[in-house]
Formats: sequence, structure tokens, C-alpha cells
Amino acid sequence: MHDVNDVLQADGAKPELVALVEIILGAAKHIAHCVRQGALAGVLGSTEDENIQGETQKKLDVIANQILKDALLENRQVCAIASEEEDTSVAGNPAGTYLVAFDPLDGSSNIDINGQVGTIFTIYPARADVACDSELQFHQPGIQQLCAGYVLYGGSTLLVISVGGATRCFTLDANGNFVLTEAELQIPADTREFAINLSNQRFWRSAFKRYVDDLIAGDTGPRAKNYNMRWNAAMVGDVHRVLMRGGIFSYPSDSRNPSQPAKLRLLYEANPMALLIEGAGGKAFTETQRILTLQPQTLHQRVAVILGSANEVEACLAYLK
Ligand code: AFP
Repeated sequence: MHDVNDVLQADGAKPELVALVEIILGAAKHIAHCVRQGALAGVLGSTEDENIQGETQKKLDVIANQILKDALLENRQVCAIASEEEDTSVAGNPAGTYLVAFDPLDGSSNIDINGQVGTIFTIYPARADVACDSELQFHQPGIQQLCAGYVLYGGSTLLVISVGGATRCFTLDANGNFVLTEAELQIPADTREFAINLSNQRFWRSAFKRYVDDLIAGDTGPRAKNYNMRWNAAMVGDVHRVLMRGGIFSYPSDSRNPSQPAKLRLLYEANPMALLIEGAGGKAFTETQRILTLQPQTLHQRVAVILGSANEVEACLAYLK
């Protein structure tokens, strides 16, 4: 039992849900091809546009978004989609039973330097009490996710996925099939590695700064051990490292822009990653609560994120109390 279909059905996913995942994976393989072709396909560089978050869109952001959008809206099971690159949610079939949200190309500042990028996705049940063209469809806490995953376009193309139980990892083989390569990811509870963009530290709240200062103080400080630092500028790459060997990843709240107190998006970044991290025995919190229990207020809501090795996340939260 090595293919996605068999593994997810054995994990309790309904055949219709697995069929929807297969559609996402078909689109991801197309995106993987575009990423691999790079300059040969003329897909590097930026467009003239910004998305709703005020971020410059890369050509590949737009291409990846269109590939996923086209594939999903053709499917009768899809009631609505939401994307980082779409201002509003987009209605599908009113009788569809699933909602899909995605960041089509996370880490897109890495595109032009041939660095890691990935597609993050999440699937929720459609709400019968809300019109399919209403963004309220997506105002569901992350705990309601039926499935979450990402496809990482790195040295290998990997799928990491959970339908609410264990977090599993598949590798795309030369025949275009995702083959199970890590049956059950387990994040060590303790770590000596952190992933935080230190250039923002003057904008952090003092308690968070104190936590990071103590990590950097190493065995001469209160944490009494030396830490190493990594930063990919692509959540998908940083979370993948945490899933493979442990660590803490954080993008905390900051005071750079009062209208935007945090950077990462709840719906298609924080929530799917939180499900994957918890499925591997880790923890995923905002500065005050478990990410998966947050009630969303807006489609593109941003949240502070602290996730990874359970004991290290707890240690960080203790500074913020
Ligand atoms: P892009 O997809 O716009 O490049 O943003 C990536 C991201 O949302 C997340 O994947 C990274 O962890 C984070 O932003 C990096 O942010 P900084 O550039 O501020 O370090």
C-alpha cells in the first residue's frame, strides 16, 4: 500500500475526498513542471500587479493559481475555492460538498533564485447554511479541516498530507506517481534549531525578543544549550525541515505595520500547517491559543505562528504569558 489513494482511504478518507486530492495533485504536477522549466518556459520574474495583500505577484504565482483554479472549478464536488491570489472566494457548484483553499506558490520570492517553493492546500466541508459565493463558507476553525497538505517543489517533489490522523510523506517518482516514502512523520519533542526572521526583532514585543535572546545566548544563557538557526523565506520549506528533524518555526506578531500585526495567513498557511504539525506530534499556536481552534473573521486574516517541537513551543509560550 504505497499510493496516495490507498493510504488516504486506509486513513478513513471518503473516496470523493481522495478524488478531490487527486485533482489537486494533478494540478501540482503541472506546477512542478513549470517550476522545473523555469527560465526555459519564460515563467520567472514578476507581473505588473499586486495581490489583495499588497504583495507583488510573480508570474509563477499567477500561473500556479490559474492551474489550480481551473482544475478545481471543473469538479462538481467543489462548492467554492479561496486562494492567496484571489481577492474574494470563488463560487463553484452550489451542490458541491467541499471547499478548497490554497496558497498556490508559497515562498514565491524564492522562485527567481531557484530556491524552495510549494503549494499549500486545505479542504473543508461546504456549509449547507451559507451560499456558495459567500466567503463565510471559509470562516471555519482549522479543526474542521478534512484534509491538509503541501507539495514542496525542491530537490525532489514531495507531498506531505494528513486527513486528520498521521502526517504522511510521498515522493513524486519518474512515472509521475506520488509514492509513500515516510509513513508517519514524528517531530522530536526537543530541539536545538530555530527558524525566525531575526531582521524583524526591533518590531517584536519584548517577551518574544527575550525568548529569542535566550536561544542565541546558548549554553551561556538560561536555556543552557546551543541553538542553530535556519530561515528559508518559504514557510513550506521551513515547516518541512521541522517535520523531518524537529525545530521551532515562528513568525510572531510585530509592530512594523499597525494594519497588519502578523504576516502569515490563517486559512491557507497557518491552519493546514498546524494540522500537519499536530499529526506529527508537534504543537502549533498563535501567541495565545492553539491555531486550529481560532475562529476566522476574514478570508485573508493573518495570525502569529509558533509551531514545531512540542517542548520548545511550550518554552516559547511560557515567555509570552
Ligand atoms: P511569499 O510567498 O510572498 O514569498 O511569502 C512567503 C511567506 O508568506 C512565508 O512562506 C514565509 O515564511 C514568510 O512569508 C517569509 O517572510 P519574510 O520575507 O518576511 O522573511
